[in-house]
Order: sequence, then C-alpha cells, then structure tokens
Amino acid sequence: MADVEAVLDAAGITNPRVREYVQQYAELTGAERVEVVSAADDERLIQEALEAGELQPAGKGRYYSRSYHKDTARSEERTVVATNDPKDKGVYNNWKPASEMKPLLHEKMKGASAGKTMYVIPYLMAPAGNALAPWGVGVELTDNRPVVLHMIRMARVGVQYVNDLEDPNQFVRAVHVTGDLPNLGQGTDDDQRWFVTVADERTILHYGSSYGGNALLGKIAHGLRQAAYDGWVSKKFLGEQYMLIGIKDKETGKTYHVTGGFPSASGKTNLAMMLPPDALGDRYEVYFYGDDIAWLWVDEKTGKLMAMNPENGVFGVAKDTNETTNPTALGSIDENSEAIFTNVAYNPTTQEVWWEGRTKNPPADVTGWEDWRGHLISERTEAQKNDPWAHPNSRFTTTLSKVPNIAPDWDEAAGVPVDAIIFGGRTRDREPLIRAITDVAEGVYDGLTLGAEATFAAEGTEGVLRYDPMSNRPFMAYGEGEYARHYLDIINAADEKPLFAHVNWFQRGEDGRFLWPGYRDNLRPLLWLMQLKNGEVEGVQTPVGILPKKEELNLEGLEIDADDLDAVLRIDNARWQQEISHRTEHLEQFPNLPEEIWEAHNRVKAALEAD
Ligand code: GTP
Ligand code: SPV
Ligand code: MN
Repeated sequence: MADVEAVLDAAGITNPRVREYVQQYAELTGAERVEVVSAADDERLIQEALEAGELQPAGKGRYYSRSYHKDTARSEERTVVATNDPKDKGVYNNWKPASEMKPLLHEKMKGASAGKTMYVIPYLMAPAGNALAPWGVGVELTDNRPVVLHMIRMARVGVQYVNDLEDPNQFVRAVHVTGDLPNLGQGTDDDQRWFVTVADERTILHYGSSYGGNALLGKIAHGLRQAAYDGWVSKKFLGEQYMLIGIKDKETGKTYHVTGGFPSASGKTNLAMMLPPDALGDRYEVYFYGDDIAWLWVDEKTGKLMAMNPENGVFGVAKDTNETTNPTALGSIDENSEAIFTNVAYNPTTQEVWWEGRTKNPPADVTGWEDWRGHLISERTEAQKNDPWAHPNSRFTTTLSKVPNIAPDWDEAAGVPVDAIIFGGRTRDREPLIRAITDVAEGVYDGLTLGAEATFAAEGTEGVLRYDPMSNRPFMAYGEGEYARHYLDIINAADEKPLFAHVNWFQRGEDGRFLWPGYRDNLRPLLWLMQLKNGEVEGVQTPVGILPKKEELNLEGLEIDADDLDAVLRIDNARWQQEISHRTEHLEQFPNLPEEIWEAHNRVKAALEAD
C-alpha cells in the first residue's frame, strides 16, 4: 500500500477534502502506488508510456495508441445519472438511485487497481478566473496512464486548481477504474461496465473502459452531465454539447460569436476549425473557441448571454479529415504537436498513421501497415479485404494552443457574447441548409425536437434516426421538462436575445450523395445568418423559419449543381406535417414541459397547416 499522506505532502496538496478523497479511493481500489500529476509531467509520462508499450511513436512529437478492441466508443446503455431524488429521473438520463449505484460501483472498484498506480489529476474545466470556474474544479483518479496523457491535453491540469478553494469541498470527485478489459462482457447480458455520475453528490464513478467519454472524466461526465446538473441546481448556467466559434468580418472589424450543437460525430469540430472558402478568405476569418462543450450564462453586470469552452483540447474524429475537408485539423496534429492518435491504422516501421478519408486510397504499399486492431493489412483474407483500416470512431487528441485558427482570446476569463445558437445533425431529407428562428421559445422548441441519425461515437447506435434534444441526449442529467424550463430562463434573462437557427449539411440525393458540399462552405449559410441578424437580408418566411433567398447566399467560388442548391433551400410541407405528428409524441414523453414550448409547437403546426 502506498503512503498516500507522504505523496500528497510532496505534491503540495493542502486541501483537506481532496486529501481525504484520495485516501479513501486509494484504499478502496488497492492501488500499489499513488502519484499526483500536473501538466509539467507530460514529457516524463509520455516516455514512460512509450517504454511500457502503451504508446508508440507516430513520427516526431506525435504518438499512437490502441484501445481494447471492444472498447472504442461511449456506451449509452451503461451510462447512468444517479441522484438521491427520484424526481430527477428523465426520459434520457437513465436515472437510478444513488443508494443503489454507489455501493455497486464501490464493489466493482474494490481492489481493482491492485498492482497499479493511481494517478491523481487535479483539473479545471474553465478558463482560469471565469465566472463559472468554481463549477469546473475536479480531481480525477485513474489507474490508466494513457488516460492521464489525454486528460493533460483535454483539461487544465495542476495542483493549484484544488488548493485555496473558497469552499474546499467544491470539487468534483471523478474516479476512473479501468477494470480487466478482456473480461467485462462488453455488450453482452453480463456486461460489467458502469459509467455513473452521482450528480447531487458531484461524484463520478466510471468502471470498465479506458476510452474517450467513458474515461476522460473532466470532459463528458463533468463538462456535460455534471455541469448540466450544477447549472440547473444553481440556476446559473447551461452545460451543452456545443461548438463555439467567432466569425470575423475583416471589412467591418466585427466578430460574431456562434455556438450550437450537432450530435456526436456530426460536424462540431469541423465547423470550429473551418477555414473560409478561398473566395471568401480575404474578407472573413473563423476563430476556434470550442468544438464539443460550451457553458452558457448571463453576465450579471452587462446582461449579456455569454459562452465559454471549459476544455483545453480537442478529441476529434479522424475519419475524412484531410487537406480539403479540414486543413486546420491537420495543422493541429502536425509534427511536434504532441498529438495522440487512437485506433487509426499505423505503420510501426515508418511511424505513419492513416485513416479512411485521409487520402482517397489507402497507402499502395501495405508493407508494415497494421489496422486499428494491430492486424497486418498484408495478411488480410479475401473476406477481410474491405474492412476499414481505422476504426470509424478513431480519434486524434491535441491541445487548443496547437489549433491554427484558435481565437486570440480563447483562454481569457471573460468568455464571449453569443450572437446565435444553431442546431443541426445528420438529416437525409426535410431539413434545409439553414432556417433562422427569431422567437426564443420557437428556438428552444427547435432544439428540443432536433432529429438526426445517430453515429459511431456511441456503441450500437449508428444510423438510428432519433430525437436528440439540443444534441444532448446522451448527456442529459435531469428531467427534460425542467431542462426546457431552465434553458428558457437562462436565455430570457439576457437583455439581448440570440438568434436561433437550424442547419443541415447532410441532405442527400436519391443516389445517396450529399447535396451540399459542406465543410468550408458551411461558412456561407452562417454569413447569411449574421446578415439577417443585422437586417441586411430578409430571407423568405416559411412555417418553420426564415430561409435564405438564393441570391442572398454568398456563392462566390462555389461549385454546386443548381438543382441541388434548390433542393437544400426548400421546405416540403407534407413531409413537415408528418414530422409534426412525431414531434407531438416526442414532446408528450416529457412531463412539466413549459407551456411556451407547447405553444411554439402549436404555432408551427398551425402555420404548416395554413401554408
Ligand atoms: P464528436 O466529437 O463526436 O462530438 O463529433 P463532432 O460533432 O465534433 O463531429 P466532427 O466534426 O468530428 O465530424 C464527424 C464526421 O463528420 C467526420 O468524419 C467529418 O469528416 C464529417 N463531417 C463534418 N462536417 C461535415 C460536412 O459539412 N459535410 C460532410 N459530408 N461531412 C462532414
Ligand atoms: C462524443 O461522443 O460526443 C465525443 C467523444 O465528443 S467522447 O469523448 O468519446 O464522448
Ligand atoms: Mn461530442
């Protein structure tokens, strides 16, 4: 057993509550050693991970890792929000009593880190000094070194964040125990994994995975589930799966800030890293603030709706990232970026990495190349020939400071004022390129009825068409009716209301191809939205919002078939009326849904019927 007191002393952890917590879980998990880490330990831990074979070199200053092959995405089924109040049960939060889940998780964790090091990761999810920073403090305990390396990239990590807290108890206790991955029955009736946020005790207990949102507890479990719950209880903020960007018009000098949600693996990172289309590059610039999480609040002094990104890094989808779709992403994972690639294809001889869509075809000379599972491509059987080389949910991890279009003020305490909130997702039909919504209740209603295809970012959901309110379905922490109420209250408290919009980059033709080129060209509809906000364009009013007139969209340098363009700027009334009846059923699931939301629903329904 480790001498925890001595380790905490040496690391300078003075917060007595943190010390007790570390002691408690060191005992429970039976870890052999305890080590406190800060960002300055990265280089040493990287070396240790290389020596232990947990990482492999991927060229200069870049690394490659594989996760266990049954552990490659979030598991929604095994993820639970537990509290001591049954009234917190929602439709999507998979609520269970804290009194049941805590003992269960403690039982699973008991002795499960024997022989291992338990790393203590004090972190901050927020820019230092931000108004919401007190809700961003946490301490992750993990028995997994690659998880530490990811956390150092994704969060601000250091002892200073937990000492000298105004309330020494105001930190999230985030315990991660990996478990014996080959023997956890992933996906079977005997699944041993549990990913539990005990929200009203601000305690996160995750057992049975070392991947992404299951294991980097600052990110999804704290940054989204816990933050959503805290924001509601404190009545102070929203914690959302949103990107956050600045669009600068160099002619006027004005920067607009747009935040908003698309479900997992549906384009947030790509939008945040967007390089303007060449033809518009002289006039506009897009700044990255955040690509996965935004916390929104109303500034007490100015009355403005503000947003900030609590993260310190990017955990981005590799698939289809290339020079054309996302040159910025490639710039952020360049030589010496200290990026970590997970579950892409790897060539140990040349230290290269590759994923589907990196280049049109995989490397012609397959010598040495291994797929994401570590199997040699050269030894594939006929039946395996067409299997992807990289896992579809393979990812890159890099820090915000490495992102070429990072906003100059990304790390500042203030956050940025929000001009617009957008929702979107993978929707094959019905949803046009963009429709703007000026009424707050109709905007919130639109978010609550976001319907899209689920993706490979969660186990077993790819392609399923489902409602994903505000793109937060997998991160919902409390009842949806209360959530809608809280959302309305926050937005309505702002002096100036944001404009809302629904966007869709994923409409398809009958032959399955995307009708809109997407990626960099997604700036065009957003520029129109900002012009609408400024009263420079008027658009066409439809029952479901304002659509751009074709001539109002800046199409300079765009190559698109005229029929395709017409198709993405059109509303199919019959199809929408069909959708409305599904929405009625969807919303009826939620008790306590605010009357304003039903009124918005009924207004849209009536407008469609009258059209
Ligand atoms: P999470 O990190 O899982 O929350 O995902 P995300 O919403 O940040 O999604 P991301 O930007 O990583 O994109 C996911 C996938 O969608 C990638 O394979 C992208 O290449 C693809 N994608 C993103 N934007 C577009 C687009 O405008 N058009 C098309 N066709 N594909 C896109
Ligand atoms: C998502 O699934 O929405 C992600 C990746 O951002 S993970 O961290 O695995 O949740
Ligand atoms: Mn996400």
